[in-house]
Amino acid sequence: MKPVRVLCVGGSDSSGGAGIQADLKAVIACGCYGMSVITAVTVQNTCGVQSIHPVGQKIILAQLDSILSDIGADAVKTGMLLTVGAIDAVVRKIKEYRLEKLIVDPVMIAKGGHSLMQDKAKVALIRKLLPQTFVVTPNIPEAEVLANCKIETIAGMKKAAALIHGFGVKNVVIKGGHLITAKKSGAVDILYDGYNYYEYSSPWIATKDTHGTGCTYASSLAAYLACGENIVDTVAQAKVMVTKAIENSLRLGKGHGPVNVMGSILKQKDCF
Ligand code: PXL
Repeated sequence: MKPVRVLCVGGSDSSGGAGIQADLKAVIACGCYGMSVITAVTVQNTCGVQSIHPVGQKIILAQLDSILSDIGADAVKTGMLLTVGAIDAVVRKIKEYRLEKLIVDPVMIAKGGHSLMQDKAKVALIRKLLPQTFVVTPNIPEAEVLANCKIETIAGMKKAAALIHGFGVKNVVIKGGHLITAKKSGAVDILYDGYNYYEYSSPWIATKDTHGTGCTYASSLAAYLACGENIVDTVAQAKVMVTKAIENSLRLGKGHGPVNVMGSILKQKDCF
């Protein structure tokens, strides 16, 4: 069988919970082959980010060229893109290698409040990256920045999705876990493909160990899309994957523990 190849572009999280480490775990859990281009090294644990060390644009470009000229990719997923240089590098190579399945998780702020994207990079993301993007997956705070509006309801999410769609991205998924109503009514995510709105609901899981939720979601989505499935089904499958990962999250460290995407798979083996 031909391996399905997913390239993850983002930052390293030394705690193993989010970033590239979460991406590769999710890609493997979905049955695909994962590769990584590192854009920054973060020094972090479950309590937060202590420091960030960006990788220069030349090294990002070299990693992209090395992988794409040899192995290739059925889908590319981006996470932490701290600088305009990192965004420009992705835009250039996406065009050069004619990669159509680009999944952009517009990571902006870590749980502890540390900024993972410079302000100038937010403008570059909107102007240059989103027009090349197949699906963008903001959470509510990120969607508020992109759409430049406050979001308090599912109707508000839909309005923001239409605004973000206007930047030229083909599909917009807004994750509703941050909505005030989510604790009571469950986490509702919406997909807008430019024609229709779709809603995906999951029960609220009360845990503080949710580190890596966004990375796991977007990487699962990338893996299922790489397998050739359609966007409406892949969002449902990715939501199931991330919900199970939260259900199986690990109580590690003194802060927010990681979600555990392999939990439901390895349970049979008594690993967790
Ligand atoms: O979850 C967003 C995220 C992405 N990438 C890196 C991170 C985080 C959150 O902490 O550290 C490297």
